[in-house]
Amino acid sequence: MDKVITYIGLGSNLQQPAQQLVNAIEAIKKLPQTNFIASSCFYRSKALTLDHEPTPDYLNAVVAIETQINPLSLLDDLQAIEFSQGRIRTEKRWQSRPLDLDILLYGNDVINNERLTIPHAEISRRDFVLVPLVEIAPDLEVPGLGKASGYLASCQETGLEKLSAPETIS
Ligand code: A4P
Ligand code: MG
Repeated sequence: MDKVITYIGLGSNLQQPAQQLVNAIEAIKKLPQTNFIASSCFYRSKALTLDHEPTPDYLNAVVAIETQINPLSLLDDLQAIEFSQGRIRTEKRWQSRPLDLDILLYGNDVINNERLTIPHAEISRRDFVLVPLVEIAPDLEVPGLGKASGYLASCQETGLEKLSAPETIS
């Protein structure tokens, strides 16, 4: 099987978010049958929430890899990384979390099953996904949607702030 270029969205708003993202990137680099291509900068964003509870800000980033791991196995691997970094999965969606890893794109595949929706359902609607994605892949085409950069002007804004080198972020 050829390697497939895959984009992964990272998010954290608990337990030292910058360190969570650094550790997650190290773990992704160690995945088998996978080459690491690029990481975006880290971005701070206001939490999108389903209720109006006060919620810590998020740090978000996007990485690109090329991998021979199939989509469902990759989801298992990413959930294992989330779990190893303290994620507790509850029934409630959009809970604060030490680490969330979403498969944004898997090559040009379109996948809709019980466990996976790819392209990620919110890809064109969130600045904390689109901005880092376009940073590392300016000409990226999203299956069914067209150019990712075409959605930058219309996506939901979360006061996104680009941060400097990870080691200087607390
Ligand atoms: N799942 C389906 N498709 C995918 C995919 N492409 N990648 C399923 C990863 N998982 C996918 O996810 C629930 C289920 O989604 C998984 O079991 C998997 O089978 P989860 O991580 O347990 O729960 P969740 O993350 O709370 O739900 P969801 O719907 O994935 O939420 P999102 O889209 O991850 O949003 N605000 C800011 N500023 N920054 C953020 O990063 N993130 C969220 C969560 C809310 N607000 C945010 C941020
Ligand atoms: Mg998620």
